[in-house]
Amino acid sequence: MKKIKSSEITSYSDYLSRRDFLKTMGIMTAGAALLAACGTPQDEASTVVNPSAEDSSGISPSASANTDELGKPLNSYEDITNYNNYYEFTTDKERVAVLAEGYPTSPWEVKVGGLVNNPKTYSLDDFRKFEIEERIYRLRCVEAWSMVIPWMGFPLSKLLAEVEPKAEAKYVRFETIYDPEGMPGFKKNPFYQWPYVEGLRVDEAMNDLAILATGLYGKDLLPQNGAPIRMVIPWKYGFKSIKSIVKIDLVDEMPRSLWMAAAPNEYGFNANVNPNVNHPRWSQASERRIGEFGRTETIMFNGYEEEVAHLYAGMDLAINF
Ligand SMILES: Nc1nc2c(c(=O)[nH]1)N[C@H]1C(S)=C(S)[C@@H](COP(=O)(O)O)O[C@H]1N2
Ligand SMILES: [Mo]
Repeated sequence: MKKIKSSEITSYSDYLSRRDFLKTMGIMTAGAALLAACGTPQDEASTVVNPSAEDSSGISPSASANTDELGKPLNSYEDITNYNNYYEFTTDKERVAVLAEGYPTSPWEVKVGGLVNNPKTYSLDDFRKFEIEERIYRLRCVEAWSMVIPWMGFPLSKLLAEVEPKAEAKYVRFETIYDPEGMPGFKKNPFYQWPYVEGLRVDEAMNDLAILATGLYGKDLLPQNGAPIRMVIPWKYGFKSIKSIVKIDLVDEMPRSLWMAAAPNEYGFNANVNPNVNHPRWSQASERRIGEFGRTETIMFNGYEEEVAHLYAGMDLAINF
């Protein structure tokens, strides 16, 4: 994976303080995206990010490289922000951005608790303290499409270190905001067991690849990508990377995710990217990289085998759910 320290980009805290300054001045437009990857805050005052059209802001999305560490080209900002899975809004991947536009993601609180010594409710301000890095990761959806995305974020392990999991804690349970009035997908898809819940084992959660993302392409996350803060777990199918988190609990039993409740034999807890274990209804041997023609072969653990295979030593990888 590509890792860049925030000192080489613009730090999230610089960006947040700049945002507060603009707020005080009363000149920030809702949804303005502020973070420039080249170290110079851009002229955001006149800017509204328009996720559907070309970037009308005049700010070009930026990343530290054009490819991931395997030489695969980054997906465009337009692709990443206009082709989404976010069932709380809609199951139509090309409509999420439209329906999510302007969804309020500030102020925001993430309650971190359960089996920890220091439970804490984090505000957006509290996230300033974490050093933001760029992580260029492949995202592989269980539906067999994929993208390469330059996320901004910080390792989940750093947040866990602050709250201090107790010895009895075996799993981390994440929960997305529950907002049936504000997000149309709840009422359209009432058969799902909302809110969206996901989970990791504590040792998986401590792996350096597992990040809490706050931005992409040097910009603040847009609502369709899970603003203001979401998980990215690049070696697992995309549904594990839960969006718009409001609650994180350390627990002693395996959390039951929304997808486990819906179809445990199709979207189980482990969900490691694995070309050798097919989905009951389709092959996982290859995938469609958004923006490219043809298909590309799926790689074990989505190409992060070296970093994560040890987490599954002794496990039968043929049983992936
Ligand atoms: N709360 C929530 N998180 C979610 C989803 C969702 O529907 N709701 N979809 C998941 C799926 S299936 C994928 S592939 C990724 C897609 O992330 P992206 O839209 O930012 O590419 O988000 C995941 N996180
Ligand atoms: Mo997905």
